[in-house]
Amino acid sequence: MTRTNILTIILATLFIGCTTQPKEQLYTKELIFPSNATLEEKIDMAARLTPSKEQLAWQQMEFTAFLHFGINTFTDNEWGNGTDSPELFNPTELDCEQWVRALKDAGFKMAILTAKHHDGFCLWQTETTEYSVKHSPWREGKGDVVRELSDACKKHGIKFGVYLSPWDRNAPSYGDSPAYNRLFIAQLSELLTNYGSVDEVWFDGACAEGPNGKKQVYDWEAILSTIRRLQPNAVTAIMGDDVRWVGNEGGLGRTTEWSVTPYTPKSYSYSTAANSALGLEEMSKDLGSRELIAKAERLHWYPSEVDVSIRPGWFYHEWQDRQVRSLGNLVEIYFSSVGRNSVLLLNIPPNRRGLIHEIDAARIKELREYIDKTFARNLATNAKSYKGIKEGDAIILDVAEGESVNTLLIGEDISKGQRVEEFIIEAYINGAWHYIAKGTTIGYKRLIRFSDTTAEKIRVTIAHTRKDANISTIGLYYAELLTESSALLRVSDISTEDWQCVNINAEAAIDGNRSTTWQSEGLVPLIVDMGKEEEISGFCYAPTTEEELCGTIFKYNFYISLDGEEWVLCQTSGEFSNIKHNPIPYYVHFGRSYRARYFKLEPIQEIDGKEYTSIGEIGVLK
Ligand code: FUL
Repeated sequence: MTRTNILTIILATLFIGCTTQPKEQLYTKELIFPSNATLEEKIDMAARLTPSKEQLAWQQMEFTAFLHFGINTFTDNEWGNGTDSPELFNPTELDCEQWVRALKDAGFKMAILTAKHHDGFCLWQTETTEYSVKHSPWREGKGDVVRELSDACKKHGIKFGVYLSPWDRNAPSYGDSPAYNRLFIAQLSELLTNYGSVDEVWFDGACAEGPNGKKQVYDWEAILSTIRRLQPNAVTAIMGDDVRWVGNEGGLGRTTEWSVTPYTPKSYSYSTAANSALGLEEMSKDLGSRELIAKAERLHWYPSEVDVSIRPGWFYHEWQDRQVRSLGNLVEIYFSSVGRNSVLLLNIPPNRRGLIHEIDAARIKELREYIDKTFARNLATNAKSYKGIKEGDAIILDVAEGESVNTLLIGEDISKGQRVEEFIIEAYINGAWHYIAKGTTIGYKRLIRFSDTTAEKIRVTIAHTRKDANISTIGLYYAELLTESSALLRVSDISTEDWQCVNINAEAAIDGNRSTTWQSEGLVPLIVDMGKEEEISGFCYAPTTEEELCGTIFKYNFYISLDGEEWVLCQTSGEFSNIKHNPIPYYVHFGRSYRARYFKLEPIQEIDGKEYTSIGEIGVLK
């Protein structure tokens, strides 16, 4: 190359450099507003907050799996109290490759295992406690589920994550804060050192759900820095600071879902003060509006994860084999999680054999087939990516000839921030534009369904945006409507028609209709006369289906009687574990049957300690 040529190239490069727009300054993961920032300046900064590279890689997975497996699998419980014998843990055919093959076939990009749930039972060969697989008959005490699963994930090329419950109902040091923090960090260190790469570390909401008399003060700073040191590429979820709990366990993301939020991760020392100053909690409806940002001092990139189980419970229970969510219901969940700027974390609990049950395996495969079929072909023939869209600008999509569409897929390039506040969808039919739907936030991915249309063109107008929007993906699809959207939950094996409430009028609790609720002030027992003697082996308590859960029973006693005078207390765990976050019907099995004409449900403690009782429906099991 001659010197003149080189000079030309340099000059040309300089010239191009001068004409391009100045690069936007971007912030990563967190930003603090200058004290005198105006709302306009704050919004401009908010639009330039971006995810860390780990958060971005996490978001791009879209579809991840939870595996709840442990001592509860063998005791039929949702929460163990830490006293169940390790001898009970004995899967007969455990095969983690079967789990991973089923997950991979269904398109899951990561599997997160409950290495330790609230009961404290460890699924790996730990040095930190005797309460582990080491003392189980499984593989003569030499087995290690964490090892088998992490190896299987690596072999089949999906990511691997661990759930380590901060709450531990077995550890004697629990509540003696420094001692338990040491134990917890030692457990975490084993998991993050001995099993190759770990991509997500999941800490549920600590001990928020169950009072055990001791208040553990966690050293979150030390816990999170242990993760950063040992697995710098891992994201930390829920009590961590990379991934936010969506606020329910029902599979429902927000229609307005900001990954940019003033909500402070609970593990930060200033979180209580910062969140209460703004009136924010994980369940808040609004976590990112302009009104909130106006009052905020700082912002976080803290995207939402939707965790939900394919069955009513998180752990496997044989009697839930007929209650696996239907395809229609899972499709709804897909649209309201992945389709609402969230990552889906779907729980598929392995059974006592140590396998993913065939019903669940078949169902997730059907879900994948539905998703692949629906999104196989973009029916917008001119779709591309669009940079720097100004407020009010529109993208006009040509619809493939003769095709009917009912779904818009749209996504922002979040590596430049989340910006869009409102968009409008219109269809061009018979020479005029007609409004069909509207959305608020977009974020990484947004799916909007509308009625089937055979329009020639679809127009998407970015009606409000915080800064010029960058649309990285857009498309039109036809999503087949599935009518059967929820698995029917049977509350009683015996007809409630002739039942009568003896002590109070609580008709709504026994009317065979889950959506009517009986509620009363005080912790009020309910006595029911079934009209004749029955053989019963359990009961079902369905909490209210209303959003307001006041009166939902957490701890209880259940009695039966032949004459309504003499009562026998039935053997149960006495708590509807996790009902506050997962308000589904709870099926309690006594492990034997009783002859009874009367039964009594006596509430001992309400979910928030309030003096109220409510029942959506109560039934008995044969
Ligand atoms: C909750 C736990 O209490 C449940 O048992 C389950 O593990 C769910 C994913 O998180 O906090």
